[in-house]
Amino acid sequence: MKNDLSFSADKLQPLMSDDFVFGVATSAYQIEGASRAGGRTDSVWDTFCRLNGSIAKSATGEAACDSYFRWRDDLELLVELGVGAYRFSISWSRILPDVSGALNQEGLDYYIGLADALRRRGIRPMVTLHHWDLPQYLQDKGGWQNRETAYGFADYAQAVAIGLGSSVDFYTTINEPWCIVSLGHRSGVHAPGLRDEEAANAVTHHLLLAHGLAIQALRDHAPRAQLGIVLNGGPSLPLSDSEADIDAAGLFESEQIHRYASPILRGEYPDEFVPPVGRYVQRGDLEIISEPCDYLGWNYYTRNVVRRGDNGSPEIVAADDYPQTDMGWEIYPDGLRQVCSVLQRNYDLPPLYVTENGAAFQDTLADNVVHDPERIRYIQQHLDVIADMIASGVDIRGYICWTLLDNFEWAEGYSKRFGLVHVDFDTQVRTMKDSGKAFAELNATKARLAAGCNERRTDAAR
Ligand code: IFM
Repeated sequence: MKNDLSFSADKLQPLMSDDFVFGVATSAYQIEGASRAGGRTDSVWDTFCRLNGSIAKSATGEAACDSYFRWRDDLELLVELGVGAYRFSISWSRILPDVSGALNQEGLDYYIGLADALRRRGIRPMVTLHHWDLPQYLQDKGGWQNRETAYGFADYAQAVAIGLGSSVDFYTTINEPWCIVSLGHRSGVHAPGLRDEEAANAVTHHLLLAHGLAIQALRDHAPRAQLGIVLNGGPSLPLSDSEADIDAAGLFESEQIHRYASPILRGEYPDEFVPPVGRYVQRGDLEIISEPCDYLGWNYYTRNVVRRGDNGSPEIVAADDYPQTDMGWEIYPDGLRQVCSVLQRNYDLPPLYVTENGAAFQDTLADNVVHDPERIRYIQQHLDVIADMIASGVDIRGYICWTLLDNFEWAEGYSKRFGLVHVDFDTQVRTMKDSGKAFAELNATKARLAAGCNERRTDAAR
């Protein structure tokens, strides 16, 4: 297998353009650790991890990658990777640690320091305000089932925007609302661990309202930043040609994509969600939710093969027509093109960023190296698809790889390694994997080409 990321000239050109950025992503709970440091209080994930049996090997994010204390080392890794952007999330309960709403300046300063250091190294900060770690004190008052949480989120967005302002290039309000709704409130495999359809409906609407209110607050206080939301999902394909499976696949697509994209991009819920979710809508909400965004982030990992389950609802089948990652997810790069065409067919889209894409494999560290050709191949295949899409006119402005470091993979604990950089969780030693080196080489090529262009521009201007 190839050990680098290389492209034919026609594919290289769109990826090397100044308008296209390469980056890596992380999230606060997955890497920071330091769960009690700097005035931070519990999030729903701290609580969930304490529940017996909720996380593989009873792992928690208490220490994670210790990046709260080691962020300077991690910044050097970003520099080594040569990325143009770093997507990270802010821990809400570091900024507003209790129900009084009083600002914890120490928490805010941590992120101001990180954002400033990134900018000094020429890396654009992409900040996600909510990557699933809702403060526990808000969960105690109903969490996302409580409409008030949406207004609390707007206050938090305002506090962050006043602190970090336009030193952040991109703000994302919420990461993957589908996961919060479906995994956190319907199947209960994520925090807060509920299995309650009615809760899932209320949470859907309040998350979207929170998004819209936060966009308004960010516009006021960070007027130069690009604002958006990150949704996720793949194309939904029926398991068989039966009408039942075809309908189930359609329903699942609607559930995963249109339930969120339609209110945001069209200001309306799809018909099938009007009775269940619509009952939480108050006058003016949909106008707020559909506040224009500057970009839409999309996280893509795999496709969904769907059948009608025994209870009549869509059911995801563990298909294995294609090679799989260690998550048991099929490697299906064309699904990215397919899901983008679903979006294009249905919506008037702002520019798109692929804000997450990556793969977990069983990596082994030996003699200070990690050979991970499967991950390189995974990234290569998805970048090939992206290059083709850009060439055919889709406005994609960036590829943000998940993830910088092996980290706390939610219910899977530390058993799944997605990083471009290997982490030894006993010693916290970081080791660049071959995939990280390949990504760094790609970024170096981009930097060389940009420098060449700038030289030519300067010569022409003389
Ligand atoms: O680790 C997660 C991330 O937090 C959200 N998107 C999917 C990743 C891989 O499961």
